[in-house]
Amino acid sequence: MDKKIQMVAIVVVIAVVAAAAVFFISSQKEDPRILLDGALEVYGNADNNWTVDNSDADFVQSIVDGKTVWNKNENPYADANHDGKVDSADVTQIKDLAKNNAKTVWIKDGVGTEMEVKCKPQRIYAFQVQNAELATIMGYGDKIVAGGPPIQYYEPYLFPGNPNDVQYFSGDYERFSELNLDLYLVFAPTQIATPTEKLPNVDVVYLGLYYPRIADMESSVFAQGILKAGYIFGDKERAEGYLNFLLDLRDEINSYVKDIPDADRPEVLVSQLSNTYYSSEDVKTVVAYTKNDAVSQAVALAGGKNVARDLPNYDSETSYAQRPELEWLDTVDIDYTTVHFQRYAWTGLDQNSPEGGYTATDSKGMYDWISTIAGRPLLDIDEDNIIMLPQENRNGSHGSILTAAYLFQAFYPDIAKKNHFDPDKYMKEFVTKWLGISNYDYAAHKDAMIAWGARPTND
Ligand SMILES: [Ca+2]
Ligand SMILES: [Ca+2]
Repeated sequence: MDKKIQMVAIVVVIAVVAAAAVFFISSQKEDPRILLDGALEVYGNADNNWTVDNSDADFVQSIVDGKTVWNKNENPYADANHDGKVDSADVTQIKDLAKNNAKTVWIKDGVGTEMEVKCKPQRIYAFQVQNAELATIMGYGDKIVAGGPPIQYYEPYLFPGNPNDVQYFSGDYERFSELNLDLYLVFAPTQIATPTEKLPNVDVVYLGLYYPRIADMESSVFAQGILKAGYIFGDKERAEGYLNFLLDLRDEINSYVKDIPDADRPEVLVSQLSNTYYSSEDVKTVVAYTKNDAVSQAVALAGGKNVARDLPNYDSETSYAQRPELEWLDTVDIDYTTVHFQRYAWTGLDQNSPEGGYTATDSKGMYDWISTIAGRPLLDIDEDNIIMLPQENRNGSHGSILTAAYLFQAFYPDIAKKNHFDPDKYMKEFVTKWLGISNYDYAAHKDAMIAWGARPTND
């Protein structure tokens, strides 16, 4: 064999080996997406990526074997059982976490507090719909023994076969102490302190779903919270799959709108029904949600511009809304408005708010409100462009990504149609696959999921 042919043969062999390696890697790992930019705050995630797996076990084993020196500051999560040292017990805990077999898991919660949480909780208190939804997504709807007041309206959908006589209340700590809870899921950071103090034997956990941060969700406490739930509920693959579903949908919407020039984007007032000029002519203010708000983020993802952007504190990280006087409406041009409403309030059923969302089948109430709002004398917003948003669109477990899917269709119906983009396809997947609601007649609910004057409906 002359040198040239020999060289070609070697190159071919290398190419075949390389191709085989690529195939092997891709077949080993179906989804190469990075779900988190920073380190997943689960002890056992020794290498600071977004998951706990055998790579972490190998890394910690090399520390145990003396081949690697543990730097506590650089790899804090290598101490999987959080006892201050790294030894073979940490390797065992990491392997258990990776196999969904761990008894407990050490995490940092949504505000960075280190805590040990019992895995596979059997008695759960869920405050607010997003926590009830998340427990259901993770297959634990039937382990909910009590919930904050609005959850009873979701019971027929989220956990119809729940064997517990589920109680609905909040704030009564004597009653809580009789529930023998394993896990108390908190909705917002301000609600952590009291139950933590009053229920010392219960894992009071704030996961972080309150802050989706759609634009950089991979850096958000929301994404951390979904993934942490995977370890607490002992099904990390399902949690990762759910976050992946949301991120894929976000990226698809973004791909359609990212090149739309700023001047061509609609001006949107992100508002609510309750206690505003929308709900009553006697209320001489509106609510204008600002950048920090989840629906505002959904509007941005869907290619809309927020008309509140020149209001004071628009960029505030701590507030999420302003309440300008009606005169302010004369200073802005509004193409669309979103109208968030909560029929299922923590104070009880708000009869003034219409039915809507995946629990509803009747959309008439929302369209009646659209006509009413369009008729307000001091408003100049096309009836077609008034968007009624049922509560799960702002406070639900999907972090308002599905809200953005509908908003994109409302803002850019032609682009959505051209790309065969159907938000109901994703909502159906959310309801039937992720929430896992069985025997759900999607067609019967479809028109009530959300409403705007120009929304294409079944008939
Ligand atoms: Ca890892
Ligand atoms: Ca340890």
